[in-house]
Amino acid sequence: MSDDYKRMWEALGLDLAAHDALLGVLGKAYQDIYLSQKHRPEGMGYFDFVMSEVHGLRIKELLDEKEAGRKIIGSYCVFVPEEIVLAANATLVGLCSGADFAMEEVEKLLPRNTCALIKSSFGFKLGKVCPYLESADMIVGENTCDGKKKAYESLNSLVKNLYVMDLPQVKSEQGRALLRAEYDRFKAAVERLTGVSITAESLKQAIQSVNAKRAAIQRLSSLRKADPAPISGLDALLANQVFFYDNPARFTESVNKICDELEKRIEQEKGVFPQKTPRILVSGCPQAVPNWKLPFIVETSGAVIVGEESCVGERGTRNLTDDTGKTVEDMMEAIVDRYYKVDCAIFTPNPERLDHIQEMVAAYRADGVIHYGLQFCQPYLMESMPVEKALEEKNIPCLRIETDYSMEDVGQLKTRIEAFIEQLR
Ligand code: BJ8
Repeated sequence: MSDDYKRMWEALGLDLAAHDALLGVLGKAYQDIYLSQKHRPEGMGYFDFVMSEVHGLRIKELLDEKEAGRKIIGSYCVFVPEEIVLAANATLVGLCSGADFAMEEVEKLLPRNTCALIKSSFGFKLGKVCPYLESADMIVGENTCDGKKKAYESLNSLVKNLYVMDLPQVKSEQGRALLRAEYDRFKAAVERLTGVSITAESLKQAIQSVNAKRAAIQRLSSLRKADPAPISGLDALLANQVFFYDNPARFTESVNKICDELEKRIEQEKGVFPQKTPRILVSGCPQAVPNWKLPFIVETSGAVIVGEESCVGERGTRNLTDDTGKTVEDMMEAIVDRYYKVDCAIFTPNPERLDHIQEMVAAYRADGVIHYGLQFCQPYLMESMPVEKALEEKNIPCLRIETDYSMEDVGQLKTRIEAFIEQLR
């Protein structure tokens, strides 16, 4: 690591030794999981570079933006509208939460039986290892599941710039009104932070920029319908993960470039795995960087993942925002309409998600579904049962798994997943 980077991390208040350890683990996992794959599209070289510079060049870019007066806003959830952030000339970054860190310290603040995603966000803070978190001028928490809601009360004492957004739990007239009120409140808070008033023109541009990156991911997803699959689930997941912290325009361009390459592959009937490899849809909790455990097991066990019904996946990207409004008011309504369609399991009831999973199975020609639930995640674990039932009724095989970020259960998961894949053949 260059001395410049070390100085940069030090200035952010990171614990250099702990940070080194985290980067070591991340680099090793990436090497073992990603770089060992065969027949990767050349365009993935961009994402390899992004990952090698995830705490380097990208952080330098963010700090340069800050130096130039731009604010950085960190978020843990796809309900935080990037359109509003960009329109106020600020940058939104996802705070990844995909690895265990400083667990002993975390368990002094959170009960042991808290989901790995929430624990991880605390671990990155307590361990002082996340340059995204430390460079954020505002961190947005959201009242989604009970675990997150209560955890933000404790996080408030660890960070000085936490903003909590309330979210509806029921899709009703009142629920929509709450979302609209909360987006108005968020817009005002972002305008206060940045000193920038959002205009119809800036909001339209921001909507178009976010639509473009979502459309690029949609294009990538659509190409995964081909058999043989032109890209692995691991690589597609990585693109979905990088979506949350890369520069939007550069990300859009890079994903579109990969899509051009995949279209040629499809024409030539080239794939990452042979034709008729069992095809799996993963549905459930988000898989944040560097949580690659499930796709790694699946794709080294004789199947390919062809879609993710997840917030790091289609739940987060499938809807675009109408950009035809003329006024800020029109476009705020369009933003609310767009986000109100997100079918997270925190909603009750949540029948749209069951429909969407079945639509995805048909569209991606999946042979079966693996429902991915993080241990202690009540919303998704509870919903995994109706999901399984709905799929069984349609004769679609479903395997429900419940896991965390540790590697202790890899052997056991592999055995179950291999048996499931055997059943799909
Ligand atoms: S919109 S899925 S990103 S809340 S896994 S912390 S639900 S106990 S992450 Fe999520 Fe927004 Fe919903 Fe998407 Fe709680 Fe479950 Fe943990 Fe979760």
